[in-house]
Amino acid sequence: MVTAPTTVTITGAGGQIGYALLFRIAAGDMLGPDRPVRLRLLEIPQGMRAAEGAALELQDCAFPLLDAVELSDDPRVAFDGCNIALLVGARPRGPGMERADLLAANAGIFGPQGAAIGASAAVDVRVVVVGNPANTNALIAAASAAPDVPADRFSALTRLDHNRAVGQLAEALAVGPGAITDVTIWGNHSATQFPDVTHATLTRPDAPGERTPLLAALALRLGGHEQAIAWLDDVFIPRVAQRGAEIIQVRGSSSVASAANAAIEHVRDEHHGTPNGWTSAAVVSRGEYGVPEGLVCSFPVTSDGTGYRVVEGLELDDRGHRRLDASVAELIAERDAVRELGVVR
Ligand code: NAX
Repeated sequence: MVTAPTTVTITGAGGQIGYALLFRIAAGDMLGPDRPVRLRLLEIPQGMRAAEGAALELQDCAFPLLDAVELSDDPRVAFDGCNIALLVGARPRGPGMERADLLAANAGIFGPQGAAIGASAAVDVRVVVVGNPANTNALIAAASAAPDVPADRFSALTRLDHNRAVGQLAEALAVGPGAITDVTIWGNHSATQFPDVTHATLTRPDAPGERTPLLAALALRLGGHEQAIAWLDDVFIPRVAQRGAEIIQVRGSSSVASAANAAIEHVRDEHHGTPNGWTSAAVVSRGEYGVPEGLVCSFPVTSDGTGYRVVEGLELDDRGHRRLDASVAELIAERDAVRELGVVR
């Protein structure tokens, strides 16, 4: 049976993350080896030459799954009939730019893009926002696509933070990342995020079917429970939250391949399911864990292939609640700023 191609629209396709994404999507890493894709590249006129260059290189790869590559600088064309949208292109913070200016500049991008998705995307469209400030940009896009596209089709990327957290824990415990499950990133994709290991588990190589609490394994390795908590508070949480800055300092440029990889894993798991425990994604809150309804907040999530659902019923201690509340307060302030612009209700 011949499968109809899935139309995947990537905004900011001429940028760094766009360049890292296109080839992996065309190779089948995101949707699987039996799903042909049609790529739509949306850029602003200044980014169009770079996108055209990427399109030439895609042709030179002769990917068997790549049905077509189409370029546009018009959101209404780029999102027409699209099944999956990765919103990567955003306005970066310029020198002297206040947060309100940054939010306003991005509202001018994500508002019209959301409206175009509402007007012309396929009925099954799902959208992930990568461009920063990702959570609030997703809020703006979802509000602008309503009522044509349900809000639960929109999410924002915190999978990179999740993967960074797993990487740090794997190093500290001297295990492979695959041994660690059920880590959570709560809150905003920003320095206020809360990387949480309270419910995380570790699979021991000598007992593959058995899972032990990760916190207990950390305490064993670091010389006690107090030492483990101190390491989490003083080393782990700040390192994960500041990892983007560390990459810029060492590499001289922001995270690119790891960000593209995270976006691919986010979409892959949303569409194919999460069989090995939960992952993290920022989704529209329905009031879970006291997070005000409508905010796009990172939670522990699972998918059965039909979209991310928040894992409910986990206990957070006082420390955890304080950290989540601080990040949610930042999300509320961002939402209130865009409310003032009249972009969301
Ligand atoms: P680049 O500056 O390399 O690329 C951005 C591209 O977007 C440019 O080619 C630009 O022309 C294009 N663009 C700007 N406005 C557009 C519009 N209205 N429509 C279509 N295209 C538009 O940035 P890059 O390194 O690719 O990063 C992209 C975004 O990802 C940034 O906002 C960045 O902050 C964000 N990130 C988000 C991460 C996350 O985990 N959520 C991690 C990585 C990254 O920092």
